[in-house]
Amino acid sequence: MKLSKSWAVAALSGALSTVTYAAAHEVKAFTRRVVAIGDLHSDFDNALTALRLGKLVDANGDWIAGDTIFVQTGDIIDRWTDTIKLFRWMDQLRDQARAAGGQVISHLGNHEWMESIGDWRYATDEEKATFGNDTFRFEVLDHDWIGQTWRKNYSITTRLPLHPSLGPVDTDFHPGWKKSSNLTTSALSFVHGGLSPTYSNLTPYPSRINEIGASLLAKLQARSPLPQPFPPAEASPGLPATATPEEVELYSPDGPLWYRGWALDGWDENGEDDSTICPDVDNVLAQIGSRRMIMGHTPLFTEITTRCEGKVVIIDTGISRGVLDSPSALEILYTLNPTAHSLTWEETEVLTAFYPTGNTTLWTETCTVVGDFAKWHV
Ligand SMILES: *[C@@H]1O[C@H](CO)[C@@H](O)[C@H](O)[C@H]1NC(C)=O
Ligand SMILES: *[C@@H]1O[C@H](CO)[C@@H](O)[C@H](O)[C@H]1NC(C)=O
Ligand SMILES: *[C@@H]1O[C@H](CO)[C@@H](O)[C@H](O)[C@H]1NC(C)=O
Ligand SMILES: CC(=O)N[C@H]1CO[C@H](CO)[C@@H](O)[C@@H]1O
Repeated sequence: MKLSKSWAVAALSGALSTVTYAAAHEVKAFTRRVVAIGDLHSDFDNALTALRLGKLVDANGDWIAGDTIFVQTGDIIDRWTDTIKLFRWMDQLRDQARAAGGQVISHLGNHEWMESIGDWRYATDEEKATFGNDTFRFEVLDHDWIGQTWRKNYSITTRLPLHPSLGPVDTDFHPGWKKSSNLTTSALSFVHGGLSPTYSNLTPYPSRINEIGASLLAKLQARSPLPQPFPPAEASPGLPATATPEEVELYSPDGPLWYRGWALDGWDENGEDDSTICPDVDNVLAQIGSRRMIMGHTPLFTEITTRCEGKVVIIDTGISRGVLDSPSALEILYTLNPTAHSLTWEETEVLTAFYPTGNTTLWTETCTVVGDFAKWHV
């Protein structure tokens, strides 16, 4: 007898009414934990507090988070004193996380770029003194160890697929791709400032932006001799004369390092009016194959702020004592749970903010997805 598919499914769910399909077939759930932390601005103690809030490290600053992915969205430098200590710590955590099955993802903020260019307005005298002298500081930031780790271990933006069927971190999204499964856009986007709808080089995402960043950083690091930093020079040396129009746009006010539209636009005298920004947010998300954009750069409040139904998350709470002295961490907990039906899954994402005073659930999203995902859950 030939059974129709729907009849077979109905028969199967009937037969397994007391035991779930998942239990009977040992189908496993998939879980991924991501912790994102915004601008650290040279304050080691408050950075340690933030990473401890995210349960990433112990009191000594050593990785305790197993396979968690830790994302820092840039601006580690400027406004306080502990630049050297923080960049060394990030490299140490990168190794410790990798050994434990986790990952550290680092980004360059507009302040790393300012320092690299020679715009030193926001460096404190105490911080400069930790390098010994300014000539040496510029060498370290430009082509010595900090400049080198920026070039190797830091990028401008990250696309982080939440499920392994979507490929590893930074798998490009091509808007032309046929939607291959319910999970196609189950990915997060991270950047320091924001991805503006008017920015010319969003796609392919994220490789295009990161290529432009890498080529601009290489040009800065190839300068010889280095220009005089500002101050004491009277103005910033600016970008190298050889910078291409794409590189100039990357560092422009609407580029990914400086854009503040997702934080500052769409407020009126009565407070928030998301409706004016959400269509543009949807437009950008569709191009970059992501479900939400997470960014630092604009310390709006001392709390992490979500807008447009969790599609925009602003995580800069002014962590450093040089800003608002307000540590925080964002946790994104992703699960794909089997249901009673073989190819049907429940996908859940919970966004929680952690502060020294406690935690808040910012956003929870659950949906039913269909597909053969069990093979990825080993
Ligand atoms: C600056 O510091 C470096 C590293 O400590 C040292 O080698 C160099 O001699 C110093 N230069 C000056 C002008 O003090
Ligand atoms: C990149 O990070 C690793 C730690 O994972 C560090 O050992 C290495 O020195 C960094 N690369 C450069 C070029 O600084
Ligand atoms: C948030 O805080 C409450 C109350 O302290 C606690 O029960 C809960 O487990 C915390 N949530 C997370 C995700 O840690
Ligand atoms: C959340 C989501 O995209 N759900 C879709 C999964 O696929 C089924 C079948 O193609 C659609 O009906 C759902 O809308």
